[in-house]
Parts: sequence; structure tokens; C-alpha cells
Amino acid sequence: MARAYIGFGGNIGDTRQLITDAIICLAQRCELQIMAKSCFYQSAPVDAVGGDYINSVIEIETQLTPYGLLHICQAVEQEFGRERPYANAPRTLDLDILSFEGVVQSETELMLPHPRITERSFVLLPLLEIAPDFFLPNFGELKAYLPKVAHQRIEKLPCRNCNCGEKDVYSQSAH
Ligand code: PH2
Ligand code: MG
Ligand code: MG
Repeated sequence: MARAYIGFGGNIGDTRQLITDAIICLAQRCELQIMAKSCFYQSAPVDAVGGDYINSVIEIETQLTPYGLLHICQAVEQEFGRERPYANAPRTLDLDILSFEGVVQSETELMLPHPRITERSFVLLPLLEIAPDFFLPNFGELKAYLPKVAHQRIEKLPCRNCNCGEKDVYSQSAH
């Protein structure tokens, strides 16, 4: 079994619902098991145009090869109406394999680990939420890169599945 991490992002339509539905689609495939899902994060586009993005990351275990997983991710993107008019265009849904076990490869169709993980708060924050001690081959501890992306605007959205909104509820009831 290989452990892999997949990043989701989008900025057209009801992205939270689209990501949730895409995760359900993946969960129905017998070739992989979903082990963890981060909260949703809203962030300004990085090197891209359009409205704010919603991002999330999941951890999976799979017997697929990296390319087998890539083809499933691409099929899900298609199913959710992904169009590619130009590089980094606004999109309904983007699925990126962030890392696949210890695999390091620089093939154009699939670079592993994803080459821009350490430069993007919308990947670092959700990934570190579910894998706080994540260690990237050739880069080291992922959390060490947080200060470098501190200028990128990002907000963790409260959700019902964890206690991340609990503080707000408490402070409201205290008044
Ligand atoms: N994805 C990109 C480019 N820029 N910015 C944010 N905030 N979130 C994304 O998912 C994103 C991006 C290319 O895939
Ligand atoms: Mg992407
Ligand atoms: Mg992509």
C-alpha cells in the first residue's frame, strides 16, 4: 500500500460542494481508501487570475501506481466540468497529486512530489493540518516553509466535521 496526498482546488461555482462530491466519487473506488481530509481553506489566487479559491487536501492509501492514480484524478476533473482554456485559468475543480509514498520523479506528465508544494500556503496549510510532521524528500520538514508563504492571503473556513469553529461558538455564547 502506498500513502499519497491529493490537493483539491477550484474557484468557479460552489467549490466546497464540488470538492465534497469529488471526494465521495474517490471514496467509491475500490482501488483507494481515504484516510484523512483537511478542512476547507479560502485563499487569494496565486500566480493566477479570477476569484478566491477554495482548497483542501486528502490522505489516501492505494495499491495503484502513481500514473493509475493520476488517471483517476483526471477522470474526476473531467466529470466535474474542468476546462483548460489557458494555464492556471479559473476552474471548477483541480486535483493534484502532491506526493506519492517516497516517489521522486520529474516526468512532464507527473512530477513527484508536486514541484510547488513549499511555495503555496493553500497546499502547506491543509497538508500540515492532516500530516503535521510531513517530510518531503529533498526539502525536509514541510512546516519549515510556512514563514516563506506567510504573505499569501488564506483563511481556514469553519466546518462541522471538526472543532475548528468551536472557538467562535464559545466567544459568541460568552457575550
Ligand atoms: N491553483 C493554481 C494556481 N493558483 N491559487 C490558489 N489560491 N489555489 C489554487 O488551487 C491554485 C492557485 C494552479 O493549479
Ligand atoms: Mg493545481
Ligand atoms: Mg492540476
